[in-house]
Amino acid sequence: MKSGFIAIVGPPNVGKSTLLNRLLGEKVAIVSPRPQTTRTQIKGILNLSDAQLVFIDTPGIHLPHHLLGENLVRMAVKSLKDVDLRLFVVDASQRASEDDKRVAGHLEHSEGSVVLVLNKIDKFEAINPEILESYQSLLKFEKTVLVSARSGAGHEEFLKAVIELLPEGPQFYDPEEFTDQTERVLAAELIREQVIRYTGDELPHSVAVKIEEFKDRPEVTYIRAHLFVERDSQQGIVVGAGGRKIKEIGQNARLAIEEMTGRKVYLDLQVKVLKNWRKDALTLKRLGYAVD
Ligand SMILES: Nc1nc2c(ncn2[C@@H]2O[C@H](COP(=O)(O)OP(=O)(O)OP(=O)(O)O)[C@@H](O)[C@H]2O)c(=O)[nH]1
Ligand SMILES: [Mg+2]
Repeated sequence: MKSGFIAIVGPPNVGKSTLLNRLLGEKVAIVSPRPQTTRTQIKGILNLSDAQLVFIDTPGIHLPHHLLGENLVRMAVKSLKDVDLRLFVVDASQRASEDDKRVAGHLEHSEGSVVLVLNKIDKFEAINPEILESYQSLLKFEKTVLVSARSGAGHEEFLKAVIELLPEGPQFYDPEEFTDQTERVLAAELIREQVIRYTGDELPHSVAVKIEEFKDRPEVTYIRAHLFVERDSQQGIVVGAGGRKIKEIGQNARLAIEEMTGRKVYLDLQVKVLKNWRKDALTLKRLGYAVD
């Protein structure tokens, strides 16, 4: 039996979370076209007949502009320690960016093998050799694999490469388990995913979701959640004219949560102002966005 812990790192928006979901065939991490979607470490366990792969999805490594961003980067960097293998995921449709260099810098300062995962290959016919070189020159990689997290292309070869690099070891998790994310946490994330979808470019980063009540009743699961924004003006943006936006966010989130739990859900959302929460260390800790 091969087994091990595998960190998935890279800049924001390259498809790390999409890749994790695709590998597991389960949605354990939310995904969006905007950067800095993932805010915590998310474990996804792939149980195969001869291997147990424990993937750790991480926030995108970038140049942070506030305390939340700093915490996100710290969380990603922390995941590089104590793993058996690191996957450096990049967007193969464009050449290496400043953020990619940043990621390479962190990988260089931690130990162990690194696999370069060139993602989004569905976007082109053949990889541009200059783009490939821009990534391969960043670091010494054990292997390079090409995948599309969206279509699933290249996944067999990818998994083979990963398993080959893992040590022999025990199953660390019950083979029935596929994530460390509780239903409560997943529900909050599915709500946040809809908020990102329905709000503008800057706002997504300003919203945090906290589940206040999560009760399984015989007929329905009752969930009450707070959507925290940073300023009064943002409250109106999330609520929308006549409450239309929050209604759409709520309806879509409810459907997503029902799909996840397989039960009927009653979802009650309230938008609250939590002044400058992104800059407040204690609040970040309370929201689960801090490194111990
Ligand atoms: N065309 C294409 N798009 C992809 C692929 N993988 C991910 N995407 C898209 O890229 C965007 C970012 O995906 P995420 O999975 O949220 O990226 P991430 O790396 O987890 O981003 P952060 O959590 O912000 O660090 C989304 O719009 C995805 O649909 C892929 O293989 N092909
Ligand atoms: Mg992500």
